[in-house]
Amino acid sequence: MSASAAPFEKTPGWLDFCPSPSEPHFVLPAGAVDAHCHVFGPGAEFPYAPERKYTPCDAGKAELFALRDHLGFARNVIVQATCHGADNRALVDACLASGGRARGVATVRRSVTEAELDALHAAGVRGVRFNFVKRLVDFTPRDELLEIARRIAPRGWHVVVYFEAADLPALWDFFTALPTPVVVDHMGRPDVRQPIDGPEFTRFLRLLDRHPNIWSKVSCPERLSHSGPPALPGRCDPAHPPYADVIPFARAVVERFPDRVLWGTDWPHPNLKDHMPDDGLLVDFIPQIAPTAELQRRLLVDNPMRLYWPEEVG
Ligand code: 0GY
Repeated sequence: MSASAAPFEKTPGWLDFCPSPSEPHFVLPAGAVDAHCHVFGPGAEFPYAPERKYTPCDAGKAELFALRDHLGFARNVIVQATCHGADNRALVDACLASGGRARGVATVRRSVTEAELDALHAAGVRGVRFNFVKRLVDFTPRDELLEIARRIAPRGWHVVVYFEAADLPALWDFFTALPTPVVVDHMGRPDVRQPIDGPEFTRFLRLLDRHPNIWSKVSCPERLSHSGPPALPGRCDPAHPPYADVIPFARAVVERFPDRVLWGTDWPHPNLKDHMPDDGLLVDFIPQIAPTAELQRRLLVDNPMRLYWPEEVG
């Protein structure tokens, strides 16, 4: 590698984020929050973690804020991605640079000090993420995670969990013992080829039914879909919406738990190798899963504001 080359080479096959997303037709409600997105590096300034399982393309705060403005969002919730491990510097830098328009979900280890948690809070962090997706992380003992959850609970923070649907039975007791609000990423990654009333998705709905502290993000249709994007890139035909197979699942969650759902772009879409979504079309997907103005306002404004900017909620 020459002295001027980028310090990290991205994982082969990795797709870059969409360089010129379309302008959405769906007009977001005022104050809408993109409640699941990431920043990656840039690696020269914020190196990727040695323990990472993939190396992304650089996707920094300037590009994220430009996308926010292009799509019509008012705010972001930036979620620590595994490629940065428990080094939250890129996330903190983006939150601080946002002028209060971004809050964060960090990754911390048991060794984190109270002073470090104070600094994260001052930067805008309001939660920690526990990742159980085996292709993304090594195993962390449950007692370590529970100890972290107990320490962050008095700060009013919450826990974000990411896992695959097949692993929910093994994780159920751990999730339901957490002493904070718990936010599940991407509906616990259902296999949308299975019937919506099949055992896996029924189990997921039961988790939320029985535990009113558990929320769900209804994000990532592009990750969950097997029917895929629209036939013509950049075109959304309302009669044949993209990611159609995900709609009934996400809509069921939105309609059943309207006060405990969040939505995010997942920009810059880590680990996609077949298809990179047009973020404008992802916004156009929202009315398919939240069909009324009331549901849209709760999903995009009221719920994320309650969780991330509670001091602004009357
Ligand atoms: C997502 C999904 C993924 C990756 C991560 O932290 C991460 O690396 O969350 C994935 O590969 O499914 O939500 O960004």
